[in-house]
Amino acid sequence: MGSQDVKLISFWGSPFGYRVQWALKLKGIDHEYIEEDIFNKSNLLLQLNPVQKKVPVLVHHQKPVPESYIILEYIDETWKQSPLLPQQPYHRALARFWAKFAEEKILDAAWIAMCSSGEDKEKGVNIAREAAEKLEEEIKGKKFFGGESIGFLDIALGWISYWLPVWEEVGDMKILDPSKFPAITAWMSNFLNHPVIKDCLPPRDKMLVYFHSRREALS
Ligand code: GSH
Repeated sequence: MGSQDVKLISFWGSPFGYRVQWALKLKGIDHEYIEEDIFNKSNLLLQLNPVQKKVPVLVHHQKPVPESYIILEYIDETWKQSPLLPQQPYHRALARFWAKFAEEKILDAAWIAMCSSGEDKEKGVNIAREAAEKLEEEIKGKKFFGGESIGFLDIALGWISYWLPVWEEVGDMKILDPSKFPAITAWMSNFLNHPVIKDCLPPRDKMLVYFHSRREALS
């Protein structure tokens, strides 16, 4: 157990879980990682997150906190070093707005597109692409959404740099054509090359196998 009594219950393939791992690592917070089998949930998970029964769950001094965005805010408020959210309330509001927008429009639509075919797939791809066009404008001319360093919104969107290309491959679709999304493409590589992030990603080949099986189970 880490000296700060922090545990993270997560699943190796979860983009939501990685948000929390990245935040903890960026802030240098010692923690114990506990792998959960989301297809055969442990009593520990059911006790810690009886409402949602999902990972990730952060446990700080025996107190569980669910939901990745909520956990990120909890971490940022509890450990003040290397702040993730911007300092100004207005900029904080904007970061939260874009995080929510991307979750509802890009992540959900890309997942549906990966798991479906025909018209449903096309619809999902179009929703995700249109939403990504808005993000493309936001990131133009910046290294990270947070400016010179990785912040809350970069962590929230981080899955786009690593999970989305796998989902595109598994779903045989293209949402982010680099020639149409040069700024997001540059951001993806800035994000993946960050020393903390590049050492904290699941193996791509294992992801391909896993998401292929999810697609088969859900389509
Ligand atoms: N909105 C949640 C978050 O951001 O934390 C999503 C969490 C989520 O969907 N976790 C998945 C899970 O626990 C793993 S990737 N699934 C189990 C289930 O849905 O029963």
